[in-house]
Amino acid sequence: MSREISRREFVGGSVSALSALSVLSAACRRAPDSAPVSGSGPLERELAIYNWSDYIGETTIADFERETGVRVVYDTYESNEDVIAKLQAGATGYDLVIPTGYAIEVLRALDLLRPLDRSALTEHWSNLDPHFLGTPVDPENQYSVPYLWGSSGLAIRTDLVKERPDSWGVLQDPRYRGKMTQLDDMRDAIGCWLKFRGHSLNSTVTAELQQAKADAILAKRNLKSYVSAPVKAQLIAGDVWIAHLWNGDSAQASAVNPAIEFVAPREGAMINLDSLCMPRGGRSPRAAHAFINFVLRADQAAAISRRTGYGTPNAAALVADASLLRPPTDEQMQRLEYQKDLGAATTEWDRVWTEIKAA
Ligand code: N2P
Repeated sequence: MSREISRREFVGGSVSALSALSVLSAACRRAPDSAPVSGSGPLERELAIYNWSDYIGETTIADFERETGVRVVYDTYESNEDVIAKLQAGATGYDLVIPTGYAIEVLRALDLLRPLDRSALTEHWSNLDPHFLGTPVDPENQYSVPYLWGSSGLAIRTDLVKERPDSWGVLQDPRYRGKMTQLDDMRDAIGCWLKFRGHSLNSTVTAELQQAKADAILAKRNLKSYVSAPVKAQLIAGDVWIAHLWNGDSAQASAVNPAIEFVAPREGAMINLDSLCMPRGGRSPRAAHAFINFVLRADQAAAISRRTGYGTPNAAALVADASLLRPPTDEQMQRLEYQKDLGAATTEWDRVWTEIKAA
C-alpha cells in the first residue's frame, strides 16, 4: 500500500482529491494483465473506446464495426485529468484511451497502461511520420500509437471582434467582458498565462505560477465561463466572440461559421500529440490492436483528420489528401511547446487551479 501511495504522491496528476483508499482498491481490482498481451488471433465481440469528444471520423466506428463484426462501446471525455482520475479510481473495461503525451507519462508512472504487441501492428506502421514516433514520453512506442496532434490558441468571431487580437492578453480586455471563455483544463488555462509572461508552460517555479494565477484571475472577470470543446456551439451562435480553444475544435466551428478564425498567440502556445493507449483491465486486447491497425490506414487517418480539423501523424494520409492540416513548420514550432508531466509540482498546480476557480 505504501508503495502505491508514495508513487501516486510523486506522480500527482490532478488527482489529489482521490483518497489513498481508492488507489489501493484500484490496485486490488486491477486485472492480472501485466504479461504482454498478444494482439493477434480471433477478435473479441466488443471493444470499449474512451476518447475526447469530437475526435473521430464521421464513419470510423461504423466502418470498423462493419468490417470486423466487433461492436464498439464508445464514451467521450473533455480533459486528460478526467481520464487520469477515472483510470486511477479503478475504472476497468476500457480497451483504448487517447491521452496527450504528458498524461501518458502520468499513466505509465501509475502503471495504468498495458504494453502493446507491436508485432501485431506492423501492417500500416510505416504510414506514421517518424517525426511523431519515439517521443520522450514513450521512446520505443511500447505503449502509445500517435493519433492526432493539435495546438491551443484563440478562436475569434472576426465579424464581431473588429481588431485582430494575437495575444493571450486580449482575455484581460474588459471590452469583451462576458463574451470570452477559456479552456476548462488546468494545464491549458494556467499554461497560456505562463507563456504570456515568457515562461515555459511546464513551469514549476512558484513565483511564475503565482503571476500566472494573478493573470488568470484578472482574465476570469471577463470570462463567461471555463469551457472546452462544447464552446463551439456558443461561438457559432455568437454568444461567445473569443474562445481559448484547440485548433481542431476551432476548425470544426469554422466549418459551420467561416467568420470563426483561429489565431496562434504571438507569445506561444501548447502543442499536443494524443496517442492510442491500452489501459490495464481492458477485456478486448485483440480488437484493440485491430482498431489501431484500422485507424493507421491512410484512408481512415485522412478521414479522421478531415472531420476533426486536427493534424494527422500519418504521412500516407497527408499524401492521399492535400487539403489536410500540414505538420507545423520549424518556424511555428519555435513558438509551440509540448506539455510534460509536472511530477511532484502537480500538487502546487492543482492548488493554483483550485484558487483560480474559487476566485
Ligand atoms: C476535443 C479534442 C481535444 C484534443 N474535441 C486536445 N488534446
